[in-house]
Amino acid sequence: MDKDQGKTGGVKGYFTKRKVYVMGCFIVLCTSFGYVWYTSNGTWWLTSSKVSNTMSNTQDLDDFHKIKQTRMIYTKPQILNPPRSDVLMMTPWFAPIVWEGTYNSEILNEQFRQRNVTVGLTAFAIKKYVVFLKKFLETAETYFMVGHRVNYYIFTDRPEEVPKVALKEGRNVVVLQVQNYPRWQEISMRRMEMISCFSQQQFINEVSYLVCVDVDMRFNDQVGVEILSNLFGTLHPGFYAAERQSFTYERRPASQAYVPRDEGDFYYAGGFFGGTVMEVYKLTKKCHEAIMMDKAKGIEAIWQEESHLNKYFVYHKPTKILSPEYLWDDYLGRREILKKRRFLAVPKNHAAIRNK
Ligand code: 5GW
Ligand code: MN
Repeated sequence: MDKDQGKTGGVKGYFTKRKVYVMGCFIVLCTSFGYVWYTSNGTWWLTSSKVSNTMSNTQDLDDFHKIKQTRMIYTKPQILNPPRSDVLMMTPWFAPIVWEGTYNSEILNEQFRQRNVTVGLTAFAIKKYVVFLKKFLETAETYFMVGHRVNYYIFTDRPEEVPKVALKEGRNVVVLQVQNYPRWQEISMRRMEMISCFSQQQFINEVSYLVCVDVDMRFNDQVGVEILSNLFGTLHPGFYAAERQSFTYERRPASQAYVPRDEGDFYYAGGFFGGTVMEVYKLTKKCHEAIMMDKAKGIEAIWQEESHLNKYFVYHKPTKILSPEYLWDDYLGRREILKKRRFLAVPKNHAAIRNK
């Protein structure tokens, strides 16, 4: 008996070559249709669950368009190659040093707008210093925290002499009447006490950040949210390139502001510092207490509250450092390193303006 015939012989007549071919094609076709239906997510018949599926797809599409709307186009951050050692961009404790070109205003403005941040700007105008207020406020309206909410806190003994300046939406002048002191050193130093007092009583409820500045100044270029951080100080224009030895820290150990010659990072300006209300409160309270301890001993630090500020920063490192772009005096001339002079000293006739 033929082996092949024995196995297939009985059906050989039914499964012709042609029929096998047709069945094969049928199976291939069914498999393909099945696959297409599977991948088409079953939308051949639209049940209620399929409808809601379609809705959530529309939602995804909306989200996608929303994301598209907030797209921001900007040039990629560049890693300096080779790194520049002539300009320090970051402290050894990783606080950025803010110079023109080191930040992106669009990104930062978006971040701070989303948080709806209000910034307090404090300035003292005691006695004759009210004459600086007009230019100070007018230029601040043009350059300070543009597009953000701002409260100007003007400390003065002459509230009726605070000029009315046109303010943009979301910006207010708050006049705070305070006492006057006969000695200019006292006027300058008492700022620490008053800022700490009002921080605890009022500022903490009204603003997120405080920026504390001299008033004999004018804004000359953008000063925006790039300066904001927990605690920030500004490199003094006269000492930003100086060696530690030449910093004019208080060097008498009897003073609370004493800084030993082998300590300290920078010499900071008394005319521009700030941070969150809590950090500014801690700083000003500590400095005021130190000033009072000195006073009890009959000693006054060489540069008054600026010396105490510098002592504080040696042991409480600022989380951000502002370049001298943020506090410049044209008396020092122009420098190649300064791409912008954002906040400038207004020349004053010392004899005429002081102690009047
Ligand atoms: C008066 C005489 C000598 C020094 C300071 C004053 C003084 C300062 C004053 O009569 N009224 C006053 O409001 N101040 C505040 O202290 C101002 O906000 C001023 O910007 C700040 C620091 O004093 P400045 O600006 O004269 O100090 P420098 O170091 O910028 O010349
Ligand atoms: Mn000043």
